[in-house]
Amino acid sequence: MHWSVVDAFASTVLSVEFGTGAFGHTPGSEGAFLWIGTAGMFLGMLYFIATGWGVTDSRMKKFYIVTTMIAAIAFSNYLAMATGFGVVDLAPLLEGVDEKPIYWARYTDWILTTPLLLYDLALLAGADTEDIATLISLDVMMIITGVIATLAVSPVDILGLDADGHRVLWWGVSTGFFVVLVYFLFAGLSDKVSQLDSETQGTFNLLRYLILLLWSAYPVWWLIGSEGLGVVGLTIETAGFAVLDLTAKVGFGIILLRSHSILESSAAPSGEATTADD
Ligand SMILES: *C/C=C(C)/C=C/C=C(C)/C=C/C1=C(C)CCCC1(C)C
Repeated sequence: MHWSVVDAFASTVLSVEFGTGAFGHTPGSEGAFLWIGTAGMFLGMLYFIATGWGVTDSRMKKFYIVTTMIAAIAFSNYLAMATGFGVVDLAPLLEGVDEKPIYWARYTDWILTTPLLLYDLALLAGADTEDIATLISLDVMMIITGVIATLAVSPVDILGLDADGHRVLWWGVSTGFFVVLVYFLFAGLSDKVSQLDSETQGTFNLLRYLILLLWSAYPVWWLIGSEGLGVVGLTIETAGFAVLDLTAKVGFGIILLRSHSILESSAAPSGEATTADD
């Protein structure tokens, strides 16, 4: 593979699309919160690596690997945003706008980490391949249509909508996928969940409500933030996403991995003995 060719191709495409120099953007005051996100994800990653180091049980190992990957992916993307690479200034595409920074690395983060979070939860529930595929497909559609909503900054003269109208339309499509995802998480997995022992059920329910609560905040925050109606500015928006991301990834991971429910024995149907050591 000739990387110079790829590189030349990439810079040609990017400079045509965005205007030379627009790819990458020095963060403003939101930069502080991007560094907080970077540091938090890094510490979370180290914590998961340290606590998972000596684990030999293969089921437990899976949880540790998936959860560590989530923090590692988020760390890389936060670092890209904090250093001004994971952002593109779309102002050259717009008229009368000085700058329109779009942090695209959020979406390269979410497209990988949200399926992994759902995979963690599905693993806990003992979900089968069809259930996992359903959850992950809905999730990927939610993020991809969210990306369209985010990038639809210039008006396309269809349906009589201006650029904002198009963004709200795609926001609605993405939120539709989210609603179906949540429905499936609560209704579709009930059979599997009822077969789990009570401790695993408890952990599963806690994590499922955590997802419902935290993930619901994302579309709302996006809509009132700079991508949507602009009720809050980019700095506040970035701070909010950092809190949500850290809780939904590192907080979620700590609750999951500290629970006895992830022990091999808990995967057995209820009624069988467990070997939890307390
Ligand atoms: C660690 C990151 C997480 C848990 C991110 C979750 C993100 C979402 C649930 C995003 C949802 C969105 C919509 C439902 C509508 C359009 C805008 C999005 C992409 C913010």
